[in-house]
Amino acid sequence: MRFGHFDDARREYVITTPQTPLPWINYLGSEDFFSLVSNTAGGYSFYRDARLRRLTRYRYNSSPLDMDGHHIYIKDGGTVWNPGWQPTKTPLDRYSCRHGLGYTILEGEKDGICAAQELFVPKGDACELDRLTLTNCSDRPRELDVFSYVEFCLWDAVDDSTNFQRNFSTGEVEVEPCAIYHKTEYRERRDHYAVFWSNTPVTSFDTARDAFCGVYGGPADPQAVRAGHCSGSIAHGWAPVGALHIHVTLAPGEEKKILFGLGYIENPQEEKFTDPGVINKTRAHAMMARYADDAQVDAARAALADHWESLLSGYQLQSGEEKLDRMVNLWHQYQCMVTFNMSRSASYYESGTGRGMGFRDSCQDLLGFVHIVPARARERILDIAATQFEDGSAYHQYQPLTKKGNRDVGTGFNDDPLWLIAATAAYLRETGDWPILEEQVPFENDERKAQPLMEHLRRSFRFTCTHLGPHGLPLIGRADWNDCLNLNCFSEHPGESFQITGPSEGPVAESVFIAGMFVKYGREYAELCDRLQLADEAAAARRSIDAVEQAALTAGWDGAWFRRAYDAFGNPVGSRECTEGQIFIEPQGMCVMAGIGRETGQAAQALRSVEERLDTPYGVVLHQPAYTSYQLNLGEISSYPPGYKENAGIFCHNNPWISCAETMLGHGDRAFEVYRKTCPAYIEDISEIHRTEPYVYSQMVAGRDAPTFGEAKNSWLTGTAAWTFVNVSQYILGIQPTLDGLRIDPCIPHTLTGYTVTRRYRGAVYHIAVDNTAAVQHGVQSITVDGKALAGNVLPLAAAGTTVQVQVTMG
Ligand code: BGC
Ligand code: IFM
Repeated sequence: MRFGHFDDARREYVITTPQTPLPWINYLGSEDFFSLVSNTAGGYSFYRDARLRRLTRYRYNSSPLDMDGHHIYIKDGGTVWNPGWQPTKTPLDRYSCRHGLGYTILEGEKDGICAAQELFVPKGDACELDRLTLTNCSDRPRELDVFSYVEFCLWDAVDDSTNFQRNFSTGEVEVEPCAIYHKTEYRERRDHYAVFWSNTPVTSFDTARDAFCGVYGGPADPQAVRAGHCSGSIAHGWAPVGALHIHVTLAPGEEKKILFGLGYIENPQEEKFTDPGVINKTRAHAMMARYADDAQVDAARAALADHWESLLSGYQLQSGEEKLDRMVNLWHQYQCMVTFNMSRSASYYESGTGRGMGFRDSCQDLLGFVHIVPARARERILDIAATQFEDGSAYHQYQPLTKKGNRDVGTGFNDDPLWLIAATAAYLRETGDWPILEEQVPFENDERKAQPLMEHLRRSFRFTCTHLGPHGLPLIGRADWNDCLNLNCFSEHPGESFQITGPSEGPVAESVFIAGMFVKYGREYAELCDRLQLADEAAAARRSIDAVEQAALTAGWDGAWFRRAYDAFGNPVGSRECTEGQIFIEPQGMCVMAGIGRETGQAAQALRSVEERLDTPYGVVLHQPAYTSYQLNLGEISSYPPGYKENAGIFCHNNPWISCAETMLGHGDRAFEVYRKTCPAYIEDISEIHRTEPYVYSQMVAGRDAPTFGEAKNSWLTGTAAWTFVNVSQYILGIQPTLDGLRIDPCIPHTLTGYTVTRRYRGAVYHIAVDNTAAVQHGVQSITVDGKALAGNVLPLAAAGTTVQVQVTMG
């Protein structure tokens, strides 16, 4: 069942009922100011850091769900309704929600009044604009009362939801005729405040929640709205809100537009303490003046559209396969940009108060957005590398505001160092920006410990070389990519009583997955050494890589697939010898992507085993059989019920690894099948089962062991976004950046007769037309570049500003 449809021409997903299985959200903002907005106008806003600069409140895990947001009420006689249906839930005659690129439009119609609430964050400004267009579609004059309402958060979202003894006394506001200033804590800090305003004369206002909603009222039925008038309340502590009321008259057919804005203002440090705590409103007034009339708001919307047009134009596909085109051209890349902006901080499942930026996560996210915003990818790499330790290991997470490593989570995830090589090598293949390797980057954010970025990569590489276990495989540490496979979580004295001593690096537990990573990204590292004329280092690196590859092919091999690991007792994990958890997805994907076992036939065998044992109609599950009880020697993986999360869920992130691996063996049909099974547009029709948004990936879909098989959870902020885009754009469609130029190597379903890709690369634009009338899955017969035959399949680098016509014939 569907709850809407794609509108490809407008680049939107159109939701046609407010009662989606879960709130279906969108992200507004791409620089400093961000808002989450759901299809019923729920959500919240923050400036840069979802924990420390939270502008509006949101109650997670609340019942009813999704009541806090950017609400507009329309009181029409005795009827009160919202264009986005919530929070009043008054039935609408017509409803739609259009989630587009950085904007959302909610449209409701009731009794001949049409209301469109258009929300976006303009480029270059720290505010959200909510433009309401009211149209009288009836044949009689109408009198309406419009109320716009937000509830302020007292900045630190954790403190706001816990420290009530203090916070009920700190709230303060100032008001002007058309603006409400939220200035809690300003008397102490005097540097930032929020402003909620309208460009239209205001009839009445409230700033105290109790006055607007009523002490025992709430956003579903605010007392002031029912009364048709606010009371001019001034918040003294308790819960400051912004509520603006505008009385509107509309002649038949008449349309009126009203703008509401929510802005964040930060005064420069030098202006601090120049006044006794009365806010300096100059910047707020300037902000309001930028959107005083409709033409200015239109211009801001147009600038936002241009911005997205330019971002997405770096990779555009025409394949004739509607669902594929819409995912590649729009939704995959859009989700990649959202993971770039948010990392794993703020979604409807990530509260914005917990995790900072993940070292591993951010490095992988970069693989998906490096072609969209290469300059920002550069900054990101330098930020991440600065959280590394001198021995090559890394803080697992860092805070976006301070960029400092997060000590609570600490270190010890032994895959982390290698992801820095993955990200940097991808950046170099995209940009050719070799000087980045010479950038001085501190270790542990300590400038005294600065070294060139290349030295950071060297230490990443060496970290694995110096952390090998008894089988010659990399030590796993606290965990590798699979956070929940905690093989060192047990007593040092087996046979006595088992006790969790807390995650620590064990002496022997080893990871076949990290072995695959080391071979794949180690080779990329060795290639960088070659280019830097470090021949000896490259040769030594390759010897280490060959040894680990051998270990993976022998100790890491179980007979028909790659083992997952060795536990702290030296027992295999992911082996026929195990009763549960006999085969895992991760080492099959990573080892085959690394090319391990291609010549020996082990790679093909491993992928056959995946298909036989792990595949389901909704994607490939993480392992089988699922763990039915908690196992102290395996850790958190077995604490989830069977079929959920890391315990045999369909973890969408590593499905693309299998698809990429299949292309390594030339299996285009199977690669596409794996891609398609989890791809949002292809499963739109089962939205009632899947439940999360049908335009983006979720982290996890319940596996076949789960009672709710097929149900997705944790949408938006997942490494799936980046890996899927890498999978489809590079491994399937085969447009692969290399250090020397674009390599063309498609591996597609044989039924796809051809396609064209427009790819911006190092300043030139390549129009690449692929002809597959031969109906093959893999293999390039000939390539011409601007009409001339090309030897090999790497396109020569074209001068920046030029356009290149490439014709590829498969066969
Ligand atoms: C994962 C969870 C896991 C947690 C363990 C997170 O990154 O998403 O599945 O429970 O790490 O720390
Ligand atoms: O690899 C991790 C990721 O870093 C965070 N989410 C879960 C994944 C698998 O455990």
